[in-house]
Amino acid sequence: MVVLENYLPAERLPGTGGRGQGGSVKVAKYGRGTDYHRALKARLELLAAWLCEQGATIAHPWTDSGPVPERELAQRAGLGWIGKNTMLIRPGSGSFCFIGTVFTDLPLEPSPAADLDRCGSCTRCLDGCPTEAFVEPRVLDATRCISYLTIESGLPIPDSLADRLEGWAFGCDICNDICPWNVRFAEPSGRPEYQDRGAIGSDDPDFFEQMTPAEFAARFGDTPLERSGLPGMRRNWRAAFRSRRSGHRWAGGARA
Ligand code: B12
Ligand code: SF4
Ligand code: SF4
Repeated sequence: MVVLENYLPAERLPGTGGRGQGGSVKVAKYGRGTDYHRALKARLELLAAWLCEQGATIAHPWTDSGPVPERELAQRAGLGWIGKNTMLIRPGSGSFCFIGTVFTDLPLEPSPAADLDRCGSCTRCLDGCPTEAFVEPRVLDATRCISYLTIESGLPIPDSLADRLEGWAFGCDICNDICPWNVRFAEPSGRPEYQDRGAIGSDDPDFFEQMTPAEFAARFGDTPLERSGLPGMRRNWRAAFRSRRSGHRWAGGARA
């Protein structure tokens, strides 16, 4: 079983200044509330328990935590198509959604795969990426993606890319914000876990420098920022501020 869960925080919609929080350093939308690995996993466990009540002997939930090709499975389950920005896009609601799966042995009627590609001739995401991370449509060089550089990589951000962060300090939403399917259809999530907690209430360049590990754990221990950790967020925060001062604005193509 494959499910999508909307995570768009209510306070700002794409296309209405949604490319970050005003003039401040930016944290990706999915990073501003509770870690979805906890929130969505808890709901998937309820679904798994229900499948067991229906007779399943196997019902194992996954979300972003195992060797599961989640976008491919979502496409095969008929939930949408994989856009040129490599995101699963659901017609009529966009791509600000997480993907969850439950692997089960309960015999279920398969839903038809989504045989669609509604990107057409659009190239907004490819043109809009400030680090030119797309090698071609649907092919991402992850090592150039701001999301990788600020979340997954434990290394310093290479100088050649650091001045292109455009203020992003954790993840990046540009290729989602810019997508017409989000601009037109994305609605805020009703889930309280994904709303902006306001834990980063400050546009202070020393915000993380001054923080102790205990304070970081108390504020961000159950949020996605925990993955970068305090040293990672210090690195990101400094780089994001520097990139704002560099004034880099990608001129490679059309932008929202
Ligand atoms: C690695 C990873 C990243 C990397 C690389 C992303 C990439 N585009 O490759 C980085 C760190 C850059 C990243 C960034 C982000 N990510 Co990420 N990421 C993942 C992760 C953990 C694994 C993806 C992967 O490489 N899988 C292995 C490949 C082989 O499988 P695949 O994903 O299905 O894709 C391939 C197959 O479909 C294959 N294929 C085609 N035909 C067939 C046939 C068969 C039989 C098979 C098996 C495969 C196959 O072609 C596809 C392309 O190569 C997934 C979670 C997951 N487990 O899927 C989240 C996931 C893709 N990320 C997600 C999100 C939200 C993001 C960000 C938006 C976060 C942010 N705001 O910063 C950004 C977006 C950047 C972007 N444009 O991609 C969501 C996407 C939700 C959606 N609606 O699509 C996921 C699904 C997590 C989740 N559970 O919700 N991410
Ligand atoms: S998330 Fe940002 S850096 Fe990564 S591919 Fe999309 S626009 Fe480029
Ligand atoms: S911005 Fe355009 S090309 Fe990119 S995923 Fe959205 S519709 Fe497809």
